[in-house]
Amino acid sequence: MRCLALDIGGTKIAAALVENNQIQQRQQIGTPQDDAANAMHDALAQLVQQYAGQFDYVAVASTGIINHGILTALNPKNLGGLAEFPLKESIARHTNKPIFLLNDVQAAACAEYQGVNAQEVPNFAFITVSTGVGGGIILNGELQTGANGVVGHIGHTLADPQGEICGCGRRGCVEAVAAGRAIERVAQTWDNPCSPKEVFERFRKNDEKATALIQRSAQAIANLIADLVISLDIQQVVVGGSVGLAEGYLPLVEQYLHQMPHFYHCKLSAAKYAGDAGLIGAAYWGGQTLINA
Ligand code: ADP
Ligand code: BMX
Ligand code: ZN
Repeated sequence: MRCLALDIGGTKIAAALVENNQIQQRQQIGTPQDDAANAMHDALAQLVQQYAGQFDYVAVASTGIINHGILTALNPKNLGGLAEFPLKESIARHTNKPIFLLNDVQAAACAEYQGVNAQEVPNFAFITVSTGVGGGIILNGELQTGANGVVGHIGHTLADPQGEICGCGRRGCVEAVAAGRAIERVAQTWDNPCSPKEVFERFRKNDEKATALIQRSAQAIANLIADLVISLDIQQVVVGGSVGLAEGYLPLVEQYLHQMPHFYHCKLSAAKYAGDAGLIGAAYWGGQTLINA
């Protein structure tokens, strides 16, 4: 079965044909930031039409809470101000094929859990540090989505009671401290402002400000991992997203985690599918749902 997979993030939308975890005809566009609803309808129309006749089903990994075909942003600032979007209906305008929707990080967790032995590691989490911070949680070998699709929104647990107000409205969320947008916001106030990518370049050259900023992010993610281990008995965590995968980031997270007592430790690694985890996971999960229907 051939899948048209879409991965809608706060910064980019990726599309590809996926069959047996193999990706073909991958492309990527920027996520609309202005007039976001109309621009999103247009972007989806164009993408689906470009692959017309080449797929058996559509699977979407999308940022936001995904429930009953609707995308609800917990943090609308991550999505050009878009708070709610009829994702399934928008795609169904352009295809009669089955459509499956999942949160982007829940999808990535499905991709990365495929190679894991469920007997040895029943409890697993994927954490993305990207535009926002998100999670996908697998317990007893099964992806958890919850009654309303909310499970895994761990970017909105508390990192710092005195921290910034998060785009979700709560003060001091992990996302407001650690995400790409949080790094960007601070780096834009510097005398020589720069992008998160360049913050990392400066961090690798031991620039003091850049190092402090990346350390603050990595520390928040290490604490988040410790909270998952101790609250859910998570045994393995895989990290993805452009910030999570940036050179030097994961070793720092690991260093902070290992400064904690051993109860909080777990196996930690980078996403093997890297920036394709969402696409591959959505295709896999949609395919499984189709087979079991
Ligand atoms: P999305 O959130 O759309 O899934 P990404 O995983 O690429 O997309 O995350 C986007 C965030 O990562 C942005 O805040 C961007 O500034 C930052 N970013 C992009 N490339 C890099 C890089 N090479 N190093 C560090 N940060 C990056
Ligand atoms: C936010 C939230 C999550 C998402 C996470 C990572 C919105 C729009 N998104 O916490 O649903 O999984 O960001 O998303 O509220 P990404 O765009 O950074 O990949
Ligand atoms: Zn929040």
